[in-house]
Amino acid sequence: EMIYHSVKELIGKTPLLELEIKVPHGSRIFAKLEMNNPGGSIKDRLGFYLIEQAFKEHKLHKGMTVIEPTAGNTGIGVALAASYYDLKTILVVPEKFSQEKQTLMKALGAQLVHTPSEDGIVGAIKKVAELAAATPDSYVPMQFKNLDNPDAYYHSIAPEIAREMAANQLQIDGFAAGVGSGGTFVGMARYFKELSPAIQTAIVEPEGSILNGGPQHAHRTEGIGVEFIPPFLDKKNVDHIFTISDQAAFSWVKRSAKEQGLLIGSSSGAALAASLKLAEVLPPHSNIVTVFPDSSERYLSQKIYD
Ligand code: MET
Repeated sequence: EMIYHSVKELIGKTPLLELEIKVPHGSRIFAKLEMNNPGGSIKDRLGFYLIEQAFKEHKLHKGMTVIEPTAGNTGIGVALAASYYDLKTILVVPEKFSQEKQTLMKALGAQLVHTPSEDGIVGAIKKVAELAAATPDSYVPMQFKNLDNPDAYYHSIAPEIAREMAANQLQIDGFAAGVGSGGTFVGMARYFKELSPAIQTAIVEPEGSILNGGPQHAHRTEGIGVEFIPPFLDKKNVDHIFTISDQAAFSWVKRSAKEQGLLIGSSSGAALAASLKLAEVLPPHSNIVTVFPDSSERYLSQKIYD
């Protein structure tokens, strides 16, 4: 029985849950429950990794100000790491993202700067460049192009899943994960393809994101979806791209709560919908692993269950 001595030790080692739903062709879906991290999302892994790598590379030292654009969860992860390492944090967030995530970033000591919702994440990225130029002793991790972003997942969640599946004599046949910055998908897809090139990988994006060539527009599914192709999104590890409607994502959010007692956010709902689509195209009795990035509790103000 373990006693922990810091919040940092609580990151990772999240449960891998087999979903109790009917999956096409007798396949099985295993979801990594990332809401079990201390900041409530998968991005705690990223926040600490980005900050620790920057210290190692001497780009960062105590007392400096970290500035980052975010939809919220990366900001929470960065703010957690920043408070652990005595750094100041400025997070730039498009206004539309959930109040709960914004409240949590501030609670962790970050200063918040808003950009107009209609300028999207690109507007937040531009604002970060302005602030960095005007802030002495500042460092910008920049999740959207920093190779430490995919590396964070290559070194943590992907090997965790591989160990958990192997320990239960389960082969991984498919992998599906959402793309926002692209870090989670790219790092994990690289790990799984190295493990076995036969593992089929699937990007999950909401309608309104451009990876499948669709037109860009606003969507309610939060934390995933891209306005530009992330520079580290390597096509060679991408077998499928599933574009999920808000309607499908939110319908799985509601069904998961009612039928399985699972309180998941909309990017998890989209991951579930995409995992079912992946099961349709994989051989019968495949094992699919996916990621549930966060919980519904940080979206209650967005009327996630209405
Ligand atoms: N999920 C990442 C974040 O919270 C990237 C968002 S891009 C829509 O910052």
